[in-house]
Amino acid sequence: MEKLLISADTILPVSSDPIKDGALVVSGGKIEDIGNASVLRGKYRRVKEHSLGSGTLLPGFINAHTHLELGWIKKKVGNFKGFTSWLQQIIKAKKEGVTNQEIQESVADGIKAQIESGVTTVGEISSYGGLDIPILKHSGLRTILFREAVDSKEGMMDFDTFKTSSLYEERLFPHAPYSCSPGLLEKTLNSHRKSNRPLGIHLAESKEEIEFVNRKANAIENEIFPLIDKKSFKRKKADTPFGYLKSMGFFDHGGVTTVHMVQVSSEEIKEIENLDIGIVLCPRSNLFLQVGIPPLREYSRLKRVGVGTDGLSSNYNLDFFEELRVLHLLYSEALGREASYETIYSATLGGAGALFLEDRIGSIEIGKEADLIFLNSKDDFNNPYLSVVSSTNENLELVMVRGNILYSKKTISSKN
Ligand code: MCF
Ligand code: FE
Repeated sequence: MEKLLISADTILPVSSDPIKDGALVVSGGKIEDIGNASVLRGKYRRVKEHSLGSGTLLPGFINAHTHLELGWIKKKVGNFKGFTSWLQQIIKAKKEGVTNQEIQESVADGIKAQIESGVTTVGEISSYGGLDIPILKHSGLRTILFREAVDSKEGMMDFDTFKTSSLYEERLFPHAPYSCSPGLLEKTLNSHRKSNRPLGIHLAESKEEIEFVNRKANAIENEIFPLIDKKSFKRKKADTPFGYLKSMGFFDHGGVTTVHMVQVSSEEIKEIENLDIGIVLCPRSNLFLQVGIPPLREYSRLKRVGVGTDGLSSNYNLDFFEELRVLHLLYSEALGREASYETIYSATLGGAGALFLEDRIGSIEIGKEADLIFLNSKDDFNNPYLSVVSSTNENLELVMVRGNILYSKKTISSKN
């Protein structure tokens, strides 16, 4: 297995301070060493060097929540008024049907957009029986494949078997409190306990979801349920979506990735701090669906906070740089200061934490897997994190997953 020494003007390990004139050694898909370039050149004399030059080498981005398979639905969305009206459009579109080919093309286009915007890991929500799986496996992207559970598909769900390989892992994803009865949530929870695999769920996204768990008259039951011939189901009354799941013991074992978390109170965030919960922010999706802005000031205290583009069902595109720019503006406004570190943290180590992968990816550290990107953006800003936030896909020169190059503007050879 060939070792490779990679040097760059600036390295952002994320878990530690930036390194000027840095280098790292990749061996067997992992990071074997990191430090000053001339020191490492002396230590690894026989190892081939790849010099990236002027720019920034950092951990690959983690798009912790997306629906690549829903790219085709973009054509069917528009002129909606709020969350429920959007959900009606999505449900109608899914009911009208789509060909397998359209889904597969959506996944392939989505993967291309990921790699071209520096994403090395995706948290993909899969609701079409795994049509996305072979395409993702073939792509070389690291994938957490969340199998979406909703009441209407309960009979078809497999709660017991989960495929995994070095770059691929399956988990369960009960869609949301309003689309999964307590019985289905219980089943996913039992599977989570038995298998020890993290779970994911869309949670605390809209005001309508709060009304749903309050058991007040609500638009979800009044306008969405009839569309899918769904009867109201018995459930406990709760003040908030987070409280609703908590009362079921959903967070007792840790390992739950919650997506959106817009409608969350300060008291709940204090509780979350002591529980092993991941949070994935989808800032553009939240604005697109008019559900509000998550409490970013409070979230900046937490470790397991990542970011996702969500799907083309609720976004203009899947460009991760564009997502980061919006997150940066919102974070800076919420914190009352420039927040590029928090933004890049969410895009890398925070995303790894949100998906419970921080032991393997998310930062450049010895022993972690070599998921790396290089941006040729000059240090226009004196803050290297801000230079990354201000980059676009035009600046991307290298995308590496576990030591394998998925994208390179120059010709580099490295295979492990
Ligand atoms: O994350 C967003 C907004 N919240 C909920 N659902 C979805 C989102 N993007 C796509 N969806 C899908 C979901 O996966 O919409 C469908 C599901 O297949 C709604 S039907 C329960
Ligand atoms: Fe989503």
